[in-house]
Amino acid sequence: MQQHEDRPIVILTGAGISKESGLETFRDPDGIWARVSIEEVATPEAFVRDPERVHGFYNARRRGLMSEGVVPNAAHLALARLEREWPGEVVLVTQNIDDLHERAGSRNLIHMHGEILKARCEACGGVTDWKDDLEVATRCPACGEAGAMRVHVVWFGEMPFEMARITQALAAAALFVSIGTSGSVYPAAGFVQEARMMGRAHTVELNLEPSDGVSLFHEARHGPASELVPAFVERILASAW
Ligand code: BJW
Repeated sequence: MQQHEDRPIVILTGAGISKESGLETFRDPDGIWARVSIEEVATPEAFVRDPERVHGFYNARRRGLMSEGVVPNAAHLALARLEREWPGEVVLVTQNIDDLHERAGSRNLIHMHGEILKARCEACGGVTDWKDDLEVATRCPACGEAGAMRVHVVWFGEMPFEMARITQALAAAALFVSIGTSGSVYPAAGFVQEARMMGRAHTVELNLEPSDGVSLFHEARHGPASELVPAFVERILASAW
């Protein structure tokens, strides 16, 4: 019989896992898209039209992420424990641009929608760690060009990062777990079908409420991530799935 640990566990996380750490989600009634429109701040066209507005939106969120009270919660910590203690590979794919998984201790991590604590120069392509505000006049530390720095995130219409590595992990996965995501943004929303069809994985949703794609999963648990994720990690480590 093939052992579970011969094939990877693939975990997908979304904004819901960071909600209890004090960060906003996007599509909940109190979420970011209820007060700002996507077209204003999260497309390449918005950045061309009004770069100050887009920089301002991300500068505020970067400061929020670095504020004192924002720390990893029990769900982030449980996923880091899973990576440490599971004898096989755990691949953590996050749609989140925050660094709470890293701060919790996760290492085998893919930021498919980028990282708010990095900046990219559109002139030379250089990516730099970035904790300060970005301005239109900010110079690239690598090439010295002004006016070409942007936050290193993936906007609508742009290609998410590391898709080849993600596709490979999904094709091999024994277990796919989706945590704290509404399942409304592609290609991430299609990962559950990829994992089922290509990897023949067992698929589980852990979310506050049923996501748009809940019927695609073999099983679903609904409630706060800080409760569901530690309990599910215990179950995996007991090999009871
Ligand atoms: C809790 C909780 C608690 C609350 N505990 N849970 C079909 C195929 C391919 C592409 C498309 C397609 N159709 C359309 C597209 C294009 C587009 C798209 O998907 N549009 C849809 C709106 C239809 N996609 C793109 O443009 C992407 N690029 C692309 O497709 O390139 C071409 C390509 C094709 C094929 C293969 C590969 C590539 C790029 C998408 C970029 C998304 N960018 C953003 C902004 C990033 C930077 C930033 O943070 O500002 O990413 S938008 C925003 O949505 C952000 C998130 O990562 C993303 C997903 O949101 P998430 O995480 O799911 O948050 P919410 O708020 O939606 O859900 C939170 C959930 O948590 C809720 O369900 C709550 O109930 C729950 N929750 N508290 C547990 N305590």
